[in-house]
Amino acid sequence: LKRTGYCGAWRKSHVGQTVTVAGWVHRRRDHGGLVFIDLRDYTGMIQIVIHPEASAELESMAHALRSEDVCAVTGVIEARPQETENANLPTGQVELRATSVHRLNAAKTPPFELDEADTVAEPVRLKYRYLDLRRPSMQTNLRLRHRVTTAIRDELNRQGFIEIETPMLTKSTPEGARDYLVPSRIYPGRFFALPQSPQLYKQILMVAGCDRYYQIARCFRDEDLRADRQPEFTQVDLELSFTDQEEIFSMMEGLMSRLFHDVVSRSLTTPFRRLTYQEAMNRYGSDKPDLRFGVELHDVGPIVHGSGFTVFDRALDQHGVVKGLNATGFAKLSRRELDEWTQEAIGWGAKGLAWIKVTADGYESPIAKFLSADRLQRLRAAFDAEPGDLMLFVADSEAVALAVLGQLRLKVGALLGKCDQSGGDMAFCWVTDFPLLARDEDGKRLVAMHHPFTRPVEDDLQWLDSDPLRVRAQAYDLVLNGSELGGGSLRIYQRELQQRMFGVLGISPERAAERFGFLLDAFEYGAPPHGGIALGLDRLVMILAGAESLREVIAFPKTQRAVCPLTDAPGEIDRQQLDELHLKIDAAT
Ligand code: AMO
Ligand code: AMP
Repeated sequence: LKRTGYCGAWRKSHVGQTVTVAGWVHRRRDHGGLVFIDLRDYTGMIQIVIHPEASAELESMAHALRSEDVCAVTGVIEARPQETENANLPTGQVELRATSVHRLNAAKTPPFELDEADTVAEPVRLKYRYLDLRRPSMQTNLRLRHRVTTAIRDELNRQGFIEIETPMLTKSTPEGARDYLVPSRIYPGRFFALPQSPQLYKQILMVAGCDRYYQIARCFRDEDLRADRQPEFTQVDLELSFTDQEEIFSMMEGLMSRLFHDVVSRSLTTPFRRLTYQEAMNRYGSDKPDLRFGVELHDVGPIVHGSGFTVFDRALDQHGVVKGLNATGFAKLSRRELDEWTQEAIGWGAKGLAWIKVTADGYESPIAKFLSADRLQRLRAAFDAEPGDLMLFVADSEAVALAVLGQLRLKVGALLGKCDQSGGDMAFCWVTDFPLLARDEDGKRLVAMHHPFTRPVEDDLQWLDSDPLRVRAQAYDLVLNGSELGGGSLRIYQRELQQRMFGVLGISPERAAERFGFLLDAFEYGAPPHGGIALGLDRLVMILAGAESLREVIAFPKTQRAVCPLTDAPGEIDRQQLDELHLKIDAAT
């Protein structure tokens, strides 16, 4: 019983051919005399017509088949009567008149209708992932992902990169998350860490003379999960020797262009826009600005200073800022809606949200009374506001004002219909000149903004000890539609500078030697200047697929709570394994 073609392949030109197809029963419809089966495989669906009276075998099958049974069907391709053609189906002009039907395997009643999986609770979809993945939309996503990795490999191979695998059982690579650890059986009390990225190995490969490396690499980060994060995810990881930022940018622009051309037949405009970190923050309130729409932030401190509106004056007197944006067309918001927006802004950290509606005959606002006609006119000019627009203001420290307005900007963009993932625009940009360092959450220690191996801007090295937050890094992010698609940097390649950097981060020489001694040693044996980048493959495919969650483009993802409902991992292990690993569980903590 040999399959002669896939379910989705049949057209009018095949009429008269005898064929064998195989797949899953998508639907069965009993029309009294005739039974129709939609048989499905990953290529699509073909309508099978069974005439039960033709044979005893056909009769029993016609009644026995159930959804998701696996069948092989032999028959003749026939043209459908005109009034029963289905224009929505590529095979809709034909049907297969069955001469024999074999049920290869029966299926239990599925826990959800495949057509309705979008409304099924996600843990159920993940538990029965093999059913979920049978759905055409998931098959499309998996195959899209395959085309993406294929195009990436092709293009990087063409550009002289070689693919090298680096270990999964390794030592901690600091990328800002917690490690997943693997206990060593042979060395009691010692642990491997799963890599947060291949960062240190790829640098070692540059010291090893590999010149251009890539890897489609699995990374593990035990961090708080969000829709665009998974504990286990995939990077397209690259590293180049004797390189500079320009080369890395144009190489990546070439890669993206090729990818979008090959996979979704779109041409990208290159070079991509570039913004410094400062510019991105000041104009968009984000280091990953969504450039599919304008709605820029404006600093209006100089215009409102001394107006007598205490909220603004106090912020400015306390070294804060007054910044705002034009929510174009939103003067239509009701008081209640404005109260809701204010509450939302407060949720993002603001103390309040001041607003001025621009109307046909002036302004409508609880704060307009504090502002002279001249100040109002200058605000309007700064915001380029027209009647019907809504000017929004946040007075606070610069960091809070930018963060809140950045969020508001995204809200306005979304309401303007500019942020639809399945929409057409692909707004790439590079964000450059990141600060080298930032304060950690409790404000006590300095942490690397990218990672500790990032090279500072040469001219800024003078401040590394005296004013470290002023030092810029030779680091960059690739941003697409407001999502951080990738990040990279030029690296430190001299032992002395790397040690200085560890010092600034509060890592003692002993600790640095213990954790990163191999890297410091390698730098002493002829390390070339090098740099690279890593792209989040899952995020890239998610955007290409127009999907809302990474879980739609990963075959076996984890849930928001970092478990796998299919296998029920993480699972308990038995006593003997614990003993072998020299582990005791203290379940009380
Ligand atoms: P970084 O930590 O910025 O850089 O990671 C690079 C890209 O990986 C993606 N990414 C994730 N995707 C899904 N789930 C996650 N939990 C997750 N975390 C990160 C993002 C991100 O931009 N070694 C450096 C790269 C380098 O310097 O070359 C690194 O890992 O898209
Ligand atoms: P109040 O004087 O507190 O009644 O506030 C007057 C208006 O200013 C209200 O609409 C508040 O939401 C808004 N507001 C209060 N604090 C701030 C702030 N820090 N930035 C912007 N608007 C604010």
